[in-house]
Amino acid sequence: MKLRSQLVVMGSAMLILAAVPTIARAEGKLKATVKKAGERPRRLVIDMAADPNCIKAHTEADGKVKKVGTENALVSKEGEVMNAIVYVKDGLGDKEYPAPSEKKTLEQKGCMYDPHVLTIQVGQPLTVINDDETLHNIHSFAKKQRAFNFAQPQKGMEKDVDFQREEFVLVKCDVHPWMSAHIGVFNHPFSAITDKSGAATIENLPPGEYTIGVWHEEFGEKEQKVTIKDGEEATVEFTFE
Ligand SMILES: [Cu+2]
Repeated sequence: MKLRSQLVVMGSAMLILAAVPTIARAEGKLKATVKKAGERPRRLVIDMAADPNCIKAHTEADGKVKKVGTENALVSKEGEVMNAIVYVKDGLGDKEYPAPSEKKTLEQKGCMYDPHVLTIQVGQPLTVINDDETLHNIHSFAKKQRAFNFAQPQKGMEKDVDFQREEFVLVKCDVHPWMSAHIGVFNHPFSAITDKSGAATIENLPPGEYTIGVWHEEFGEKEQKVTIKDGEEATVEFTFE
């Protein structure tokens, strides 16, 4: 009699243990909002007079030249910051995340970089494309890794590059001084870029305690601790002063 009841207890204990991992592994998500306090930065018109081909790229059928604005400090009337990089700065432990084979792209289009800000994983290929009828020279100002510096004199040219270490890398064109892009390189997939309402979402984040970082080319960096619970959505708000 006694032996039988012990066996029953053991049996139910094993069932519980087997069920725990599936519950605990439900991934969560992080919704971030990035704001700027104080005066709204002004957006300036870029002077492309140095290269008639660039002006031509923005000339419409009726001969009017479309104005192109600077992209370094895009803030809405409500203070929402676009093009800030939100990312997991700490808390992932030693887990390794292999580079995706999916290529990201950086286009030179109308003598501007598109996108202006992007994130990529270490080892993930980035295709640099020239969509313009003019010469561009793409130059990375990397400090923690191999920099690249090459010309793309013709429309349609493409070249793949990659990054070896985590860093925020500035990219510039040596021909057109107004051209700049920023690339956030991470050794994990947990990063996102804020849209025009200052919002960014990091998906598929395993439950845990994290330090979340935000980086913006003009406003600097900030961080905050966040707990992601099983299958739940956490929110975080950053305000640059
Ligand atoms: Cu250029």
